[in-house]
Amino acid sequence: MSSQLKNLSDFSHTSVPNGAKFKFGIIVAEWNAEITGALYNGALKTLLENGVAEKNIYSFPVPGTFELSSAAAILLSNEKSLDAVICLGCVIQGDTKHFDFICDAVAQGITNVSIKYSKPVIFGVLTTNNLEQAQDRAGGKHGNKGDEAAITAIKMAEFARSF
Ligand code: DLZ
Repeated sequence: MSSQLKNLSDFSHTSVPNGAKFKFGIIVAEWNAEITGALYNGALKTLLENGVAEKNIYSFPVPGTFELSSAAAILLSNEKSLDAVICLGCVIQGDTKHFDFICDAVAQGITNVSIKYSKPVIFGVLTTNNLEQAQDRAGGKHGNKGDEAAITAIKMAEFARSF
């Protein structure tokens, strides 16, 4: 698997636009809070490191990953000045089909919200077989998916502003 060969947060900083002119929303699921908290810290740190002002970052918790897409829609319908929304969650495979339903719903939901509002809505959701895989991607040996989500948000915000 490619993720075993590289640190997922190994992106080139030289190609990241300056984030000073952008406003971002971050929505964080409370389920698996140890993991989503690490994703959030990574995303926040990366936005700040890339020039985004603290006053231009609006953070909100939601109960679980399933709620991320509806929260993104509520946020975008109320805060027209946001350039992008970062959704952070972690779904860990269990004994029931919950995993499949939540993963399918959030992936489709985030896509739909992004298209409806014509704004980048970033999929910072870990979908793992176990806790260890999640830890590896939330500041562990495969980097921090929250960092990647923040970089993606800045790049997509720049893309959207270029028109
Ligand atoms: C119910 C549930 C389960 C079983 N597993 C997770 C999970 O691994 N990660 C997560 O973020 N949320 C989980 N949830 C909660 C759902 O996302 C959602 O909050 C509830 O089904 C209520 O809509």
